[in-house]
Amino acid sequence: MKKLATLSFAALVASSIMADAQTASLVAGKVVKVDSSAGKVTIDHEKIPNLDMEPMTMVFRAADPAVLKAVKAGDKIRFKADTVNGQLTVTAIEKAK
Ligand SMILES: [Cu+2]
Repeated sequence: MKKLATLSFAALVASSIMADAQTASLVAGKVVKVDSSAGKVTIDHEKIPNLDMEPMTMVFRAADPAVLKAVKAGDKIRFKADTVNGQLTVTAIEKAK
């Protein structure tokens, strides 16, 4: 019985993690320009479901400017974007394989 309780707790944790992932899903895009001194990045992005945004090229603020060091203009990326303090912000960024 104890084993069963542990198992359902794990399932609960897993489902809440998945729910979080849906609020800001990974979006495909291409880096157009990185302005690390301003902490901004221009991205040619696909549709962003959580922001209800169609594909376009636009400037985002980086939540953490350090993440911009990992990318450069021309890189294909996958990223997460959200509204932070009223500004469109990249909260995570990774190179697409
Ligand atoms: Cu946009």
